[in-house]
Amino acid sequence: MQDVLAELKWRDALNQITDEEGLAKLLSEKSVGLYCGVDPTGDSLHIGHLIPFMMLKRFQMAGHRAHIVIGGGTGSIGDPSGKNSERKLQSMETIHHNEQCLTAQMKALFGQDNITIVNNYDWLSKIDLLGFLRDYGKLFNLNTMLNKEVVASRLEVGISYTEFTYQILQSIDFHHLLKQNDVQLQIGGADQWGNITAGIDLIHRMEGSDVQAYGLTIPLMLKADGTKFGKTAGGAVWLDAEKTTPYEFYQFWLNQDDRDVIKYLKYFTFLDQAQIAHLEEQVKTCPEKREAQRTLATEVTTFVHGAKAVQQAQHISKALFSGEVKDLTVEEIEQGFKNMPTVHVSSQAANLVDWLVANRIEPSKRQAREDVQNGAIYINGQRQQDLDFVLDPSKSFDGKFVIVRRGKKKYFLARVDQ
Ligand code: 545
Repeated sequence: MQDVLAELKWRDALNQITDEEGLAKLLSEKSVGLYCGVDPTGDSLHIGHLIPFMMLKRFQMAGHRAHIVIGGGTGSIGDPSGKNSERKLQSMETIHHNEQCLTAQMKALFGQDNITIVNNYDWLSKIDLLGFLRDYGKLFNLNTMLNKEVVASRLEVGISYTEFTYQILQSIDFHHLLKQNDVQLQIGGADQWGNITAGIDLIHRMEGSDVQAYGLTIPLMLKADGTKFGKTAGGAVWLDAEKTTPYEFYQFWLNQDDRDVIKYLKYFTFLDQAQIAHLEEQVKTCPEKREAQRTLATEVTTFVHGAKAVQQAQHISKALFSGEVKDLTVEEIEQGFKNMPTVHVSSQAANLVDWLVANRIEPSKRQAREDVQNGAIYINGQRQQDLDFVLDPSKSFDGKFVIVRRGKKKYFLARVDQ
């Protein structure tokens, strides 16, 4: 079996491990059960959340038995990790809706083999209060709980008893999965270290200190320029195609800095050492070709949205870059222009010059005439130099859009009023 720990090390994806030697030995001996959890606090992962799941996937691909816990139970409480104030409880309907969205996303990423998806609501909701205090509460030391970074950092601002108890719930999960599915390893982001080690302590108290259970965390992703990873001007980069279109997703990866691109290739792709070494060389010798960025964008977008989405994204990028927009499909236009200024074409015919001014594409009639005559105005990719050109719905794509460009790069999407 392939050595996953060595691979994660090479990818710089190891933050802390509870017992590296012991875990390396276990992984070399058999197909190990392992898990990573996610709370349904939202209806989609973003690329920051994706990191530990990419690592889970590497274990799965190496023949280990991956498990995902959807935190229907824990999500109804809320993990205080990484938050500096108390969370607002979410309604059970919202939690349930989010569980379904996240489960569908995970199914698409992990396929069918060597993967088990479970919901901790199924067992956590069955524990009664007295059972909780007698069976689990007794095994948790208050001092240890208070000393967890997550809790300690909240003592001054305040933390409710509910959030304080979160670590016990995540610990019960690890124990439950050990007993039910022979899961011996939990992985997560660096913020999960306290919860993971609490689970290992519980397992040792309940099952004996010789029982093998391990924890591994992955470092927080940092960017070379010090800004937050995974954020754009438009907010987070989501996996859900409705929130971040595959074209925007592709563009996000394409636009990465030379200083970050190799790190991202290691984290977010399944390319091997030799392939990444080749791209590293390309960044050094011919950065202007941006081969590493193009490979990154292609690989991650294929993994998340599929090969067809990549073709569309490339088609849109090429069309917008060259100005040859006439072959775009309506769907591609919707994606490519999602964040560009939108204007309107009414069902009544309008003179081009008047229309440009009315829609504030041009500041004045004089400027509009000048730009049209100089060939700076393009309608659906075609230069339009006729001052008497008439704009009406017959000039649109599918009765829906007219693409207007001023100068080299400034695009506007004109929607036909229905
Ligand atoms: C619950 C029960 C378990 C084990 C783990 C959990 C979840 C865990 C947690 N994880 C984070 C999370 O974020 C919300 C996502 C919204 C869609 O809170 N207690 O659920 C993040 N996690 C991925 C990484 C993380 C972590 O899903 O571990 O570190 C982010 O990179 O914050 O038995």
